Amino acid sequence: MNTAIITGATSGFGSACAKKFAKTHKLVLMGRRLERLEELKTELSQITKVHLLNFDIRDKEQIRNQINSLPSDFQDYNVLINNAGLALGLELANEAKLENWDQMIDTNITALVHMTRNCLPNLIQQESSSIINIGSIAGSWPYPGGNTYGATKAFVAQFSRNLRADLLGTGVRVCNIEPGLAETEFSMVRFGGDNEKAKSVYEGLTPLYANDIAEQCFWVASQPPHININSLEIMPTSQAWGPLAVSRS
Ligand code: NDP
Ligand code: 8X3
Repeated sequence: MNTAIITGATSGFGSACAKKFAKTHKLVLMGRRLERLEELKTELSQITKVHLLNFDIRDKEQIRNQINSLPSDFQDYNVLINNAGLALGLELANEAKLENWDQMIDTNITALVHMTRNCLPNLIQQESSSIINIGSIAGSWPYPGGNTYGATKAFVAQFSRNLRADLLGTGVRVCNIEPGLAETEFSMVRFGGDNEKAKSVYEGLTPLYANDIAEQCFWVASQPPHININSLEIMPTSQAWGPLAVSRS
């Protein structure tokens, strides 16, 4: 039984991935909310072995120390799901808070590349392994207020493609999964805990759910070793593009 490392496992896609991969993998689960991690461990330990990493993923030294000193049972990891991430605010660029931009860049970009770089030597040693990055449709399709969030996900898309170029000839596969509107704690975080605002995002439509994305992650990782799914863009049926905006005088 190999091991999957999942960042952002305390809610949403990450938690659903943990439950899905528990059937076939040992798990290294990462997040800041220890209580949530411990609950997951209690639940999933009935099925598989679970190791918890409880720290803020923006802490580069912790990433290096913790990934390089995993218990021997968990060192055979062949799946890395870079999922931890967030959007903060929906203000236009001229009104947005710079500290929100910093936090999104530090979490969605810097932490993701540090996780990847620290895991790569071990991933390369496996016969076949998968890096699954959680990007977003916001990395391809701009919208008002998406500014830095969308740009961080555009980085994830190009980093994923460049990783593939570098890793050609190794058994490491890379996929960027780009979900659209999905009901998780994402909007609660984006709107600073404003439940009404968060709920209204999903009102009157059927969004994607966390399990939908976990199924896709599992499918990508379960492909035969000679198949690399480069990217997957997934929207709920109730979401599509609008017309381009124009400003009239
Ligand atoms: P959730 O808010 O439900 O989950 C986010 C996860 O990221 C949590 O487990 C959280 O853990 C973790 N996280 C955030 N910041 C940190 C940090 N500094 N250190 C460690 N962990 C952190 O949202 P989703 O499940 O929706 O989001 C998962 C990913 O999917 C994100 O990258 C998001 O951008 C992306 N995405 C989401 C979409 C959506 O509509 N929901 C659509 C497209 C992409 P904790 O707070 O415990 O640390
Ligand atoms: C989350 C999807 O459209 O809210 O990445 O930016 S969106």
